[in-house]
Amino acid sequence: MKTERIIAHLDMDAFFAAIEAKTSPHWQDQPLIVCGGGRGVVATASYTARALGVKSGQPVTEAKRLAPQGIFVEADHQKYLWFSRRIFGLLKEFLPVVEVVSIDEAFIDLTGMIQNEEQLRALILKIKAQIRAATGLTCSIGVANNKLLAKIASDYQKPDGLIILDSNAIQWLQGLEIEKLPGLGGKTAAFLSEMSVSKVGELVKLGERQLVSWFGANGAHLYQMALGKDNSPVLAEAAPLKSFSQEITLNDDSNNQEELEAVLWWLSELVGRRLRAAEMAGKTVTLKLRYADFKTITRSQTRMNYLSLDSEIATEVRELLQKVWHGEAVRLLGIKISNLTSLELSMQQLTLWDQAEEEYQLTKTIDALKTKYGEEILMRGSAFAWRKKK
Ligand code: DCP
Ligand code: CA
Repeated sequence: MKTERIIAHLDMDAFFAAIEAKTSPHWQDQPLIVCGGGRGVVATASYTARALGVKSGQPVTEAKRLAPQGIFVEADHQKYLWFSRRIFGLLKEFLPVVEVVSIDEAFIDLTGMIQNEEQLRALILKIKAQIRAATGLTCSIGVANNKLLAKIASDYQKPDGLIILDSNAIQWLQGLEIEKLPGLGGKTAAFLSEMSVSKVGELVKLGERQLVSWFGANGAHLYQMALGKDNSPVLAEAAPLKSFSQEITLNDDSNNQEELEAVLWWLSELVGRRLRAAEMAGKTVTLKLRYADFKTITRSQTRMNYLSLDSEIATEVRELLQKVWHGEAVRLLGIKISNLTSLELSMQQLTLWDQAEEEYQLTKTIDALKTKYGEEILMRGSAFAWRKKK
């Protein structure tokens, strides 16, 4: 077991509908149908609604006929994205190789992390429990020695499923309906059904040559799938950025408040600009001070809303300075902004956004000028005076 690859596929159950059910608890066991933004089709439906025949991609009019008592809600993609980031962010905190492949599914490479099946089961249950504790949502997980089999397995026992495939995996696969193979197009499925092919095992019996003669290169791929073969790796993304920080050691130690504030403003501009270039915003601001005697202190504060403007960051660090600094001579100042989210998501939560928007646009214009002409092309009065002195 140690030498084989161990790959899990995780897929959230009735994702959009389950989130909507959470936000309104009395909808929990109702037929809940999420309609896809103006297109007049069903994005997804709760399992209760599916029992009535409602499914993804169906016209809403048809869903209303099948489930007249159903609760119909419009899709709120920002909300689903927030849940998605929360779920996969959580997994990445304790699992090294996570490849997110859609808003609600990911592959996890567990190779080398597990000694036996008992440990594997415990880890998978931990993943499910953590997601449930953080979001109240359930998922289904399939585990196998490749991505293809793991994906088929996660879909096999929904909702809240857990399937771990072992050496019988291939036999199991060949007894399944061909529709279980991921990515099998409607036309291919219809053609095969016309040829009275219904089980995966029958594809193997037909042989590669026959499948290629029918479907060309897709036929060869289909044959490999029917054999349960897949060597593709789990591609972990680079670790997400957790913070932006900048510090500076002064040429001469200083206990001049005005000068320290000017330096902090300058640092806020540097960090703010990098934050905006990454299209991010952060909630927690940290001030770091190193005194002349090398004693170093840090102090953080976290705001309710996300910050991305230099002026907002500077206000926070100035407040922190007032709290911790009592006139000591300072040799180094640093600031950090953490607890990040995408700018797009932060805007959803920003009650002050209307007032801030104008300043944000102005700040972006300044960022563009700095990128073109250099850091010192535009500077706030106090920061300018300090830089000139340097
Ligand atoms: N989706 C959509 N339109 C579709 C299919 C899906 O908008 N035709 C959205 C809604 C789903 C989400 O993508 O909630 C994830 O798709 P899935 O196919 O994984 O379906 P669900 O998560 O809803 O259900 P399941 O429990 O079967 O995975
Ligand atoms: Ca899903």
